[in-house]
Amino acid sequence: MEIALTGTAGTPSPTLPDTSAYLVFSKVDAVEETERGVLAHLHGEQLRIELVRDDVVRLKMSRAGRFDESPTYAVCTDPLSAPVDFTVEREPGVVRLRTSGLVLTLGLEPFRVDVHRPDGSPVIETAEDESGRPVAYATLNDAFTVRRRCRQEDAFYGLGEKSGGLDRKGRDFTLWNTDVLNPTAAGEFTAGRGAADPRADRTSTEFDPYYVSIPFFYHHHYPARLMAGSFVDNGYRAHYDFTPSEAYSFTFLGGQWTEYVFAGPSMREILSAYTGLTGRTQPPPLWSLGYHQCRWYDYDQAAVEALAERHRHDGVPCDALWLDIDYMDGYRVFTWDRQKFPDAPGMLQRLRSKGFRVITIIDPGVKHDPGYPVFEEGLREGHFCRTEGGDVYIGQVWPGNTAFPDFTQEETRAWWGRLNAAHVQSGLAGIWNDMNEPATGDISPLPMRFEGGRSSHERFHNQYALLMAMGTTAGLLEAMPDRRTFVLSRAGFAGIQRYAANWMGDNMSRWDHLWLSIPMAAGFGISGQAFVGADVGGFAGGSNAELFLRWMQYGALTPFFRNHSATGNVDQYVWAFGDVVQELATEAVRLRYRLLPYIYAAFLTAAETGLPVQRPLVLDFQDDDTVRGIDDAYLFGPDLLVAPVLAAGQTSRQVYLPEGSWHDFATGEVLQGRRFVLAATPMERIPLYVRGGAVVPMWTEAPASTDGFFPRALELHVFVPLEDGSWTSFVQEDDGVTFAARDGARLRTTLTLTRSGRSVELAATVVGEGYPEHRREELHVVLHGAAAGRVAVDGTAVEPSDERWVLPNSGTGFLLEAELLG
Ligand code: MIG
Repeated sequence: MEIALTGTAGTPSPTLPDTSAYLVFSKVDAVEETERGVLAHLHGEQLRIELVRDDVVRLKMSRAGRFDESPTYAVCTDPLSAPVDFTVEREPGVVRLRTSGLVLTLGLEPFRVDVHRPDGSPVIETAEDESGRPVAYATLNDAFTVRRRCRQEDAFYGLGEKSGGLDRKGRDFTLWNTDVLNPTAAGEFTAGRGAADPRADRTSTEFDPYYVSIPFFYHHHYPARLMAGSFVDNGYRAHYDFTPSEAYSFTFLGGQWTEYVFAGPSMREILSAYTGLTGRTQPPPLWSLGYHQCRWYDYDQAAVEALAERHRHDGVPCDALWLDIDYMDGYRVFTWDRQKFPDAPGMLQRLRSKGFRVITIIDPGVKHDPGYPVFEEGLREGHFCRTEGGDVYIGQVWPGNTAFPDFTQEETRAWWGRLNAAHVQSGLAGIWNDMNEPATGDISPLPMRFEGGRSSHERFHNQYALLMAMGTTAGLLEAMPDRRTFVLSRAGFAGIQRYAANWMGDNMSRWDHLWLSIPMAAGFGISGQAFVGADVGGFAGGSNAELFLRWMQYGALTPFFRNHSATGNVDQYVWAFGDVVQELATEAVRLRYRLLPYIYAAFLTAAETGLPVQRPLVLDFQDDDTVRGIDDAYLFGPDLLVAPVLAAGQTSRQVYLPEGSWHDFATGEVLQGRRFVLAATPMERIPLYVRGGAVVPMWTEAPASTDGFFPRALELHVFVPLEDGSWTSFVQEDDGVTFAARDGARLRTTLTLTRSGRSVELAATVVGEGYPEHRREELHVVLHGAAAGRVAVDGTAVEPSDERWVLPNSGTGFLLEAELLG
């Protein structure tokens, strides 16, 4: 039956999976107790219900009596290793599994699976189809579908990289990694939709499917405002439907139902549990948090060096230059065009001496070219994907006829890792993976099979980039075991955060695409991937002065900050739009560099807890009804609220300040939260607020590059809250490039700020053994939002100089006490 929808305006109404054609599992024959839960027998299959933690349960259904024990490469830990206390209760018609965090109710006839919290609040509840049958699980050929209840006022978040608003309610989504700028591919892979669908139309703001697929989402249940989570560990093409007002469903076109259900009830706890399963963003090399200059352009060696020189000459901080496909010899991966780059290692060395790292693109496709060693070796050693008939699959990409490594094979990942390591050893700092959906031009990739031709394309398509990044990272680590790796990937799957950062693909130099990247980054962040960024300035189409500047001001406050644009467009360098724009854009880059100690700490938090760097407000303020629809502002790290300018000629904008007090970064004004404010947006800045109670570590100056920058002083900006309370921040100093910090070569200073009436206390404690490059001699404490009378450090009165309290370097912490004036 077709359901009319309120979804994306102008798109054809998608349909719910027509369950009348599906075989709905309706009756459980028997239930046994197991070590971790229960095993149900039904319809000749088995449903394993296993507790992962006291707030996470896994549902796993067999097909043809067999379980797929490793459905994807997403989960990187043993989910069943930690003990969980539970009880099993049997009542007529139901079996109940109970922990301290959830109660799962298995209905026997009709078959249903419901999970509640011990207080009775819903986590998941099976929904009925049109004829009243509960659809806990139904199959049709290789597909299966699951249908659940929701309320009209509920919200849904997640699914990783998706276009459109943060709240997914009212829309439906396909998970099938797609090179969306290629209209043929988008049309072809969107089930049931033609190329006429606006979602395959480049003039639209909504595209689906997108490059990355992450089958993980949150259900924000109203009226209680509690969150539940669902992760289906399955890489097949999937369809998530949040269009009906009182139900949602997901349908996978193959594989098995393996679902992790998270009882929450907070988004933070769910994200922590999810990243506990699929892994976390790794501590990045510090330089990768600097400014990146990229462009699809036919550079030669001299032009690249001139570009570097110009950044230094003009005082534009920059850590990395990128080379797109034209550096290669005829698009052959792992080669250099010797005409254009007669001495790549020499060039790389000279650039490095000026503080520039260089990253080159590596596509998966290997040119079909007898005589080209990478192709010859791949062929000889059986590394390429095959068709069902056993031939090497050939697609059409940049090199023309192109073979694709079969990254599902361990030896192929190792081979690829070695190739990358050898390539990088000429002096490169990282690898950029493009076209890894995989995109094969206008030819359907379905004949491209995996596992030596034994496995279908559908099983591994969405995991191709994950496997590629896995091989690349392992190869880099093997060759340079002490270096943190940097890989940037376009496509991805759940778990990609363990190996790579993601950029958001081929956006356009348009205001709506600037906006688009805000909820998209948020969707990524709450789906485990913290290291994300859009092409700053826009990729396709020419940028312009105002758009470029506003994008630079916003991009400087996103996790991955890279200026990139497509071939054939006007220049998009910092200096390309005249002196005024250059000066203001450079200011934005400088602000980012001064904030690097804060940004770095936010990344370490992501690595340690899974909390993202760019966060939707709903993550911190889940109970505030106003924030759930807000996707034109976000938190950058724990304490900075950023509200980008989203249109030309905008001289002010509304900003919602959530609970707490907020310091206007530019004016110093301290504002009470839980209200909208009107913020001025003069050309020189975008609205930026700091949470009262935060201590933001900053460098005293913006270096030209992070390379070898170990400053003498570190600033601690204390944002005095309006209200009493206690807040914790931290700063970590380490060498920024190796793993030595892991073994103690770091100084981590935890900063606890407490306000009680007129007294403010800042307590610093330090752990770690320090590191050889450490040169800091002073800490500069700067108070914001209040004037201090007496200030004492460790009991001794200290006078300010230049409005800051200078503390000598102490590896052991301090206690600063301030009495605020009237
Ligand atoms: O077919 O390598 O998304 O960033 O500049 C286009 C050329 C291929 C797409 C990437 C883009 C890159 C471009 N690539």
